[in-house]
Amino acid sequence: MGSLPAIPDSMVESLRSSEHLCVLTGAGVSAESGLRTFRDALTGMWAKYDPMSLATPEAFERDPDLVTRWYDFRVGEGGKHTPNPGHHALARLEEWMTARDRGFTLLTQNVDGFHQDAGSREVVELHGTIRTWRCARCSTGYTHSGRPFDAYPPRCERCPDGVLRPNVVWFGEMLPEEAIERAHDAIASCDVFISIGTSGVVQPASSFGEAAGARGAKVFEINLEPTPLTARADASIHAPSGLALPLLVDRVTA
Ligand code: BV8
Ligand code: ZN
Repeated sequence: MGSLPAIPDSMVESLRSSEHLCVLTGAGVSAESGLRTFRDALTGMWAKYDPMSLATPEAFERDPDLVTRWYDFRVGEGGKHTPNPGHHALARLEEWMTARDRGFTLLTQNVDGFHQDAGSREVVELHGTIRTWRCARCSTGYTHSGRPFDAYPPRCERCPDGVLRPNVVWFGEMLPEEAIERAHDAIASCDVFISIGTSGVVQPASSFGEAAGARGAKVFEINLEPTPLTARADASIHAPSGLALPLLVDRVTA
């Protein structure tokens, strides 16, 4: 068992006294649930594809069969795994904050739904979800059954040539209006911002930490490796989030 990560006192104190906490999570938070992160998401039959080229409207237009198979596969992968102690620690921290009438917003770039499964309530899915789909033609909504589609691309029941797509935000697509508004509100009112398990390259999410810091909020980071945010963070923990988060939340809520 490796040594436990050191939790900076400054991080504990800032979270204990925070009046509004804004948390941003990325694929690294789900890595310890066994879900591969976005950048190394592709293994096996998908290894030869680049997620950046598949997660686009152009790829869906060009090859709906391939793109819907990939997302159907990812729904299946999600179904085989469960939230990890990092997800549960964030749900516990939200509970502790809201019980004291403090603000708590969880902005996630993840599309796996694990934060909700772990009990988080104020979750803003910046990049949507793979758990619900819609007809690309008539927008009829569908909840994915969790079982693989029996034919690809999956077809709409209500219009003849409609093809179903996941309710995720692809590269080149706008984030949902409501998600952007809730993110901006949280960035404008938080006194502490903590970025967890994200490589900090995808816009606009990766500019949120900088924006919060520019307003005077404390900025912290928990990530396996340094990111562009590390240099401007008030403190960072470079360790697995499934290990660091429970330790941090234990100290904050003690
Ligand atoms: C937008 C859903 C306005 C899909 C995702 C040219 C044309 C058009 C747009 C652009 C352009 N150039 C730039 C842009 C903007 C573009 C962008 O940011 N590109 C980047 C890559 C350069 N952004 C957009 O297109 C956004 N929309 O800007 O609209 C617009 C519109 C038109 C034209 C211009 C502008 C939409 C972005 C949303 C894309 N959709 N997901 C899907 O999931 O399939 S993003 C995708 O990447 C996932 O959501 C993922 O979460 C996200 C970010 O990745 P990370 O979460 O950070 O995951 P990653 O693997 O990268 O990193 C994991 C980290 O965890 C690592 O650092 C690792 O060290 C760490 N880690 C690993 N294990 C652990 C750990 N940490 C702790 N513990 C562990 N155990
Ligand atoms: Zn339809």
